Amino acid sequence: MSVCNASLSSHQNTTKMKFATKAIHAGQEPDPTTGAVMTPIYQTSTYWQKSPGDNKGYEYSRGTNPTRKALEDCLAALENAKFGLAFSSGMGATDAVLKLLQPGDEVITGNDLYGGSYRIFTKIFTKYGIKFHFLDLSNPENMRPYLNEKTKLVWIETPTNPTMQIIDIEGVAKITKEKNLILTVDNTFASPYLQNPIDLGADIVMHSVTKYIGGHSDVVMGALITNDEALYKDLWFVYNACGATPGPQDAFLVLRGIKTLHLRMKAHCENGEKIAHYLKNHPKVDKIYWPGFEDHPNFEVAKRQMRGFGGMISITLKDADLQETFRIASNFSVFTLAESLGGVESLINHPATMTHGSIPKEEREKVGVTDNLLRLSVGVEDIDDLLEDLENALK
Ligand code: P1T
Repeated sequence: MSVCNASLSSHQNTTKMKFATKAIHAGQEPDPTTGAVMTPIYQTSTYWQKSPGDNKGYEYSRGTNPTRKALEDCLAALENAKFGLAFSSGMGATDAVLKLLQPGDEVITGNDLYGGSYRIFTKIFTKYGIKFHFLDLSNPENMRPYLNEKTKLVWIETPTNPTMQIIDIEGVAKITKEKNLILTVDNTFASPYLQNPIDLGADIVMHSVTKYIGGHSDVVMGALITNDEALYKDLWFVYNACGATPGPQDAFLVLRGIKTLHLRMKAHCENGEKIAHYLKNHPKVDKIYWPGFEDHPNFEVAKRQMRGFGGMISITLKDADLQETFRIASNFSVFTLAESLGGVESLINHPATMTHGSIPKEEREKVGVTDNLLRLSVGVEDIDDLLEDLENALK
């Protein structure tokens, strides 16, 4: 089976479209059979071949499916790129990038990452002979002493989960291009609405589609996006060979979710900004992490590479031990205590025991993921209800 050349959207020129138009139309055209405006859910595992190899570009749904293909084209367009691949989770997408490597290769990555990314690096791929360097990449030059002929991949998250470090994508890309390394940017926290890493020099963009892109906390999915045809073919090979690809129902739900991505992101940013300012001077809050504050250490980079600061905020609680932090985390009525982020509903999370529980205490504490840290995913509810909930919970 070869890379999918089939498409439902043969004559779209998405490069000329603005973001909102792409969110609604990219990859999608009325169904050629019926004229259905919404992309049909092609609930089929396999496709008729007139004679072996004589088909319409679709052979077997692990490798290609028309509903998923419409979504992949839409995701690529939103990142101003040519090629998209959807995976059955963000971790499935991460796994596929790491499978481009060989035993003995080395990877440079940040010191603050989603706990699951840290876990797949240290607990799975280290076993296969790949070495990871976890560095403070707030200054890209910090990479230099760790570069050698075995270095193949640089993996960054920005903003980082959960301490909202901002990594200068262009600064890192300058070095990865000089040394011929693959730069992958996990763009989950920003979403393509706020940041497009490929425009800044990244080779691959990774998303946990589960979050802002899906936007409704009803799908787990991942994606990889690239403009490099050779990389796309290599990634498609892993995608098809290893098979972590999502079904058409989930692809449909995400296509539907994306149609409001621009509207949702505007509301996340507006509510996020109001809540960040409210919390900054709150007597119960010790530190606050949000990239929109002028005193954020990489505010200038955030302003340059992002089109807004998003709805993710972390705080540490003043004089709170684990028990007191748990008490406050359980005190909300509009925010829901749960893992994940980026949905329309506001969530609160305790990284040390929930999303980042697989990172050893001494490692996570080095970057501020302490027992009194809480992470907020600010949703798009009425701001007055969110502020009142915070007021009541932080008593
Ligand atoms: O959950 P999944 O779709 O497999 O995506 C993994 C992932 C990758 N990258 C980042 C930055 C992420 O935040 C995640 C998932 N994160 C959570 C579940 C969370 O609550 O932080």
